[in-house]
Amino acid sequence: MTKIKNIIAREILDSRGDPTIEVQVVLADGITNAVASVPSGASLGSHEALELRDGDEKRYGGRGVLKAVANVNKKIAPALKGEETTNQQHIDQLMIELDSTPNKENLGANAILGVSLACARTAAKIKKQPLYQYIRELYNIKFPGWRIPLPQFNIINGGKHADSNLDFQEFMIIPTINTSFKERLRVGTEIFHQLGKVLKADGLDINVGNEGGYGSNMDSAVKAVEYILTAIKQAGYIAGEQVVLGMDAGASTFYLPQEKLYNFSLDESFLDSNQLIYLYKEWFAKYPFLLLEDPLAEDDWQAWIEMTKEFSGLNLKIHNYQLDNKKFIKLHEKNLHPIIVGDDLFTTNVNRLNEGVKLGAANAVVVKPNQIGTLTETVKFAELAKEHNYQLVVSHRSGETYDDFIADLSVALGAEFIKAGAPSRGERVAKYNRLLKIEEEIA
Ligand code: 2PG
Ligand code: MG
Repeated sequence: MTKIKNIIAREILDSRGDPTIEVQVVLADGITNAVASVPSGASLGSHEALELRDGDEKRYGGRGVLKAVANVNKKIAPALKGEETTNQQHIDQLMIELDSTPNKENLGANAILGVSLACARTAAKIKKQPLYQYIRELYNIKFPGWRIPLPQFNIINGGKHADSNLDFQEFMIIPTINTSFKERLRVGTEIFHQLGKVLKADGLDINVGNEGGYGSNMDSAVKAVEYILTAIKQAGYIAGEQVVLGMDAGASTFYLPQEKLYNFSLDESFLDSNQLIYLYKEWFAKYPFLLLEDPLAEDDWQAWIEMTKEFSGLNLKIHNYQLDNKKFIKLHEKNLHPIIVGDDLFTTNVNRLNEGVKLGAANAVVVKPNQIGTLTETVKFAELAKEHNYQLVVSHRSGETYDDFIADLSVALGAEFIKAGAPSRGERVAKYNRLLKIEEEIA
């Protein structure tokens, strides 16, 4: 009765109004079933597994996913029929073999991931376990107790995520107060709302971008940081003590590989990697930053190595920004140095990460299931990262659905961080709201 009877895929819409795939797995009892849907990025890393789109200009400007849907219904479903839904590793392996390409270009990573996640959800139902607990036990993931990751709220959207002039992609706040996720969510949300008032008072528009953060035009990136610091203060919190800053530069989106230069259109300047690293260093000396994601381009390995080395010698404490949070420091002892996160650099791919480990590039990783295409490979990547003392940031994509799978995944992995956008817009808060429920359960 716990075997797979049918797998049905359909084309639905994501938060940008682009088509994406939803998959439903139905078991032999004819009753037990679960659905999962797949997100989609805008600032895609070039080493990500392939997201299969139709390319038929007559439908959705070529962005339809009917080919991926057909691959699930006509190829994957017959191959998996009769398999035990709890046999996740085997199911994922079967799909990898059926596809038979390194980047899943035959079936599409979106098609494969939809099935992979829906199988896990169905299996958790069979086991009568919450999804986070099921995943942790399935892969025997080891860490003490349970914890809810620290949220990174992306409250100013730039780069490819908003029609603003900011070159950097995401300006984030991370509440570190030593209470609960519920309180951190409140603090982050209050600051988000206060930021809206601060921007409006300065004559800026407060329409939101793809990830729910404000997409206003700014005079400079530094101005964005300063608006955020003002909002933190006006909301009644102390930056550097109760709330720290993070940024996803999304540097691959403004890198010119031929020239080896980073192109800042806002201030009409070109920086080489040394100059850019110097700029980040100044920011860390001046502002309460805890982490930078993709500060450099995805194949600029040499610059990553240099930056990681240099930043591992920087102590956040010397900038007078004490992380006034005993539990936080205990949980994140390594966080006393800047956290340098690889997203496009690693693309949730163990080969890229092995290279990074060998070279000493970055000290944290973004974990995005759709960059690689199966749950099993995602968990393997996260476990490899942990083994080498890289911290984990489980992440949404800029094109999302109401699916809250990554909330459970972040808890199952024992991740240090989760980023799911601003605390605004349904597809973003779905993840944070799910974490509220998990926190009640694990208390
Ligand atoms: C990122 C992600 C999510 P996208 O770069 O980290 O914030 O953006 O999904 O557009 O790649
Ligand atoms: Mg990123």
